[in-house]
Amino acid sequence: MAYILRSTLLALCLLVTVPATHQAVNGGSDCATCSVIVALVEQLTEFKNQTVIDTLEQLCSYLPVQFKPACDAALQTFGPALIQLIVAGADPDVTCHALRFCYTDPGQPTCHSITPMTSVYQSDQEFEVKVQTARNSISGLTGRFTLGMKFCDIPGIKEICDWIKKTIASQEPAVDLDNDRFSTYQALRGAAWRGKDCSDVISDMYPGVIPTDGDKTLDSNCNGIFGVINNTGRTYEDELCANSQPRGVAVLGDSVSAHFHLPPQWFDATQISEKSFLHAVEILENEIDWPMMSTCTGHGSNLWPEAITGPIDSIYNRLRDRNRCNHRDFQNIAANGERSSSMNDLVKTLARKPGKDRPLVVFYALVGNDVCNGHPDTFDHMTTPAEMFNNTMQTLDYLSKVLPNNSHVILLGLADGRVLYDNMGPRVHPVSTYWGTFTYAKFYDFLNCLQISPCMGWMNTNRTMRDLTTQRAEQLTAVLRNIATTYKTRYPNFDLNFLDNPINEAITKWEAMGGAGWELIEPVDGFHDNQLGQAFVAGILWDDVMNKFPDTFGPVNPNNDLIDRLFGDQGGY
Ligand SMILES: *[C@@H]1O[C@H](CO)[C@@H](O)[C@H](O)[C@H]1NC(C)=O
Ligand SMILES: *[C@@H]1O[C@H](CO)[C@@H](O)[C@H](O)[C@H]1NC(C)=O
Ligand SMILES: *[C@@H]1O[C@H](CO)[C@@H](O)[C@H](O)[C@H]1NC(C)=O
Ligand SMILES: *[C@@H]1O[C@H](CO)[C@@H](O)[C@H](O)[C@H]1NC(C)=O
Ligand SMILES: *[C@@H]1O[C@H](CO)[C@@H](O)[C@H](O)[C@H]1NC(C)=O
Ligand SMILES: [Ca+2]
Ligand SMILES: [Ca+2]
Repeated sequence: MAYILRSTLLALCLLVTVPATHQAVNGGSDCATCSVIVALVEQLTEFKNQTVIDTLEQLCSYLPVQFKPACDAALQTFGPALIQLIVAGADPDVTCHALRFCYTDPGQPTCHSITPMTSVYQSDQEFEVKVQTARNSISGLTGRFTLGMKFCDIPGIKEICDWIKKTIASQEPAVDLDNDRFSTYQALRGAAWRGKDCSDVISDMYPGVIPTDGDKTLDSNCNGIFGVINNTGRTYEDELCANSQPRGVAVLGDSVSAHFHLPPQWFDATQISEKSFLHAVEILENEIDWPMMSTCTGHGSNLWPEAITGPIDSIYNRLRDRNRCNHRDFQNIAANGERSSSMNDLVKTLARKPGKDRPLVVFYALVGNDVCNGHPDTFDHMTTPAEMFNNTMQTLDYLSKVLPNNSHVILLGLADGRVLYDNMGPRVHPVSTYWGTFTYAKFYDFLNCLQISPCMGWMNTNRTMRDLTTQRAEQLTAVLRNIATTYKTRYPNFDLNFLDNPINEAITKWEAMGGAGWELIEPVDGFHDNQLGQAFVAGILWDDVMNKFPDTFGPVNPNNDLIDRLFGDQGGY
């Protein structure tokens, strides 16, 4: 199931990777990818007042060097047909049907995507005639391109698809010589996701470990604090940290916690440039997630401002400011598409050893995939309350085996995804900024027509569907609330609490401050909170925890200023 979300999102990323799911129809992610590419090419051609060929060559030249050969190969394969269609004035809808990336499966409606005008076709018949005429016009031009080809079959693109599939397959750090589950490499589930390892050859050195000799000579726990105080002979760890109740933070979550963000600069004809793709390889290696700028594990500064902007605030940053001994002790155990059932596998990638490591504050934050991908009218494929109970208890039982004593687990309720449609519905999606025609409502309809929506229940123009989805989400939230009450004292190594999901509270507060809800929502997928939202939610979540469960984050360390003076940035990230 996790693959459904990935395939959709990567489709939007112009790189269709994962095998089409059994659910996708009418061309699925190939149709979405084609539509986005053609819309971009046509708008860029108009916006820059240049030829289609110039636009295509320009787009290939923008891509990182690793992808340029693929782009050129793809152009050789279907460039001639594409150019012919676009020059003849076919819109993305007609073009992608003519190239048969989009089609209409038996018994399915015809899907319509991005067009330069708001309403174009009077009937399916009229549309079919246009498609047929367009297809006839390229009959001699298909060359190596055969109708019905998948994007990932195209020479050049195939290699990229294979690379991406391999890249997102592992949910543990790929570069980890000492196998302690921490890394010195940033991407590939490395230091962007969990505190940077300070020695990748010594497996007893990693963020969160309790120093055995007070870090006399080596900084075993990677917090930058080590050495002996000359006049007393005591170690700095003993003097500044040992009594400060240090702890780390981890989040068990989905794409919201991993902080999924597709740069709008990649899709918007008025913004796209070579600069937008500067770090595209690393962004893909991070599964298009930005854990280093996220609500729970944000840290450091924004290194890729060409692809994301906004403030950084996080539970980790605040926990570190509260006690500088906690430096680098964070883990982002979140993945796109994650839901309560799959979390029982993902949680096993958490690195924590009872008796050996410091306590951990764990957020269990699955905001909605348990109700997404389901059919609200039948509730098929939605997690049932009984399953939610079972899945969550399994995860908690696992945590009872791995968390050090004095840890804390906070279950967050599901969000109410109706805020998405309410805030985004009539707004224009970045893939049609120049034309101004393709609204989020149409975008949601299009994904649902292809049956590739990451959340058909909430990303839906049918209000009843959205309400029914929320109804189930509330039932699952009630399960979590009950678990936190019923099993509060069941686990000797952690206390267990529940909080409502902070995202809806954040939007309400933002609006009360005079803001608009859409300002907190991701523009490309229309489904996640954006950088501003992630930071704003961090403050709300922190305050909620401080108000309701004040022991969670531990005391303020009175030695913070001294640590700052002695150890500076403590090794950074
Ligand atoms: C677009 O370019 C053509 C040819 O270079 C030129 O004649 C035309 O005036 C340009 N149109 C606009 C709107 O700049
Ligand atoms: C502590 O002692 C060592 C060796 O005697 C010396 O090199 C170092 O500068 C001293 N550090 C401080 C902070 O006094
Ligand atoms: C954790 O606490 C329990 C109960 O106080 C104790 O029995 C157990 O030995 C502790 N575990 C570790 C690893 O310290
Ligand atoms: C909206 O969805 C509900 C529930 O599936 C369905 O009964 C109703 O016909 C739909 N309304 C429209 C306008 O499609
Ligand atoms: C959860 O479901 C599994 C298999 O479906 C079952 O074996 C197990 O007993 C259930 N656990 C609980 C706590 O209900
Ligand atoms: Ca190590
Ligand atoms: Ca240390």
